[in-house]
Amino acid sequence: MMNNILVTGSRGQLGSDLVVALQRRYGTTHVMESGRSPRSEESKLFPYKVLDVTDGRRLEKIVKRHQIDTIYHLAGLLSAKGEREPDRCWDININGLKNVLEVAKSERLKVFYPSSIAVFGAHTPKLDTPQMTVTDPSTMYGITKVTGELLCQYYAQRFGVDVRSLRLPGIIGIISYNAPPGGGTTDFAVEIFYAALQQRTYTCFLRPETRLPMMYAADAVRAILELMEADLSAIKVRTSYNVAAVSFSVAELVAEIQKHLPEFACEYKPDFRQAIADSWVCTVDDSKARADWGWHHTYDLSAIVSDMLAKLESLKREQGARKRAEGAEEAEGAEGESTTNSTPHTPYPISDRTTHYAPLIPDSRLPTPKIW
Ligand code: AKB
Repeated sequence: MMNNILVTGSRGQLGSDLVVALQRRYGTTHVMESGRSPRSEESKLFPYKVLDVTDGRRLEKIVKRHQIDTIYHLAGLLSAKGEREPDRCWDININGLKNVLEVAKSERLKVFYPSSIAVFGAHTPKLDTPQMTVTDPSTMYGITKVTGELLCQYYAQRFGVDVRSLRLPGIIGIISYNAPPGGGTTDFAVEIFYAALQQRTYTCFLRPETRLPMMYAADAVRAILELMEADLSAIKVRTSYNVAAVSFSVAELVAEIQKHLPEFACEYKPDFRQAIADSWVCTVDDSKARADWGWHHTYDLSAIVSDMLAKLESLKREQGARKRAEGAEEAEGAEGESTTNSTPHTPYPISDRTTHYAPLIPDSRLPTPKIW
């Protein structure tokens, strides 16, 4: 079968990496990105559609016109932003998903839906959280994710839609395409790397002892691809699979970064996101995903930190070299003008089109996964 893929919300942190992986797998021309903003200059070479997922008719038109057979539905508001704008969070997260499932039903599409550890709440066991457990979230984002999971299961059971889902933990990855961490509670775990390298200091909005399940973006992308490529008969959970990789406290992340950058210091100023983090769990039991379709993670905390720092340093070098080359060209062209380089500060760059993670087949030299 020829895959024609639509990725909604493709310019978010996970979307940028997923799109690159999908393009590698299925070919650039088979992967259509979409988002609410017009595409940026640098991405004009790639298929892209402006799409607000709450506009079901436009979604259907795009699906039909481009013979889409699979949707990776990443568009949505995350937890912190969702608390600031609960109505919008409900509208985008629920009505957007409903539109995707409706078109999947009528056009026989396959769908990926990202759920989240945000489905858990005050009465959920905090350690080794089981696949089947209490889901009583206290955030609007969490409420939309529980509802979303149930909607997926309903469309799968009632209409035979092949919709597959993961309860993703916090994702750590390089910021891509000017997509800063997008309003989530786990954003600190991305911001901290940029701050550590740029200013050697970071003010965290969570307390040091806050422990959350997390995953490297490379592992998350591979999880999504493997879930979607698994044999239909292997998929036994139609709400959403627990998937886990690592779990660490903010203080443990800081200590790991300090092994590379001893002068790095972190201050703590908890804000409203602390209550959100406290309502989530610490570690997740993902044995069902491991048993059903062979999920395993590759990156532990030390591998994540080493890889993030190395990738960011190499991006910085690339950007520096690019700037120097541009500067030299400008100097040649500007006869008689002063060529004094007065650039005060080179911020750490946003990644460009290429993915910065390991190939999808895990490198055997990577550390053995840690399982708690
Ligand atoms: C968030 O922090 O809102 C997300 C999530 C855990 O779903 N990263």
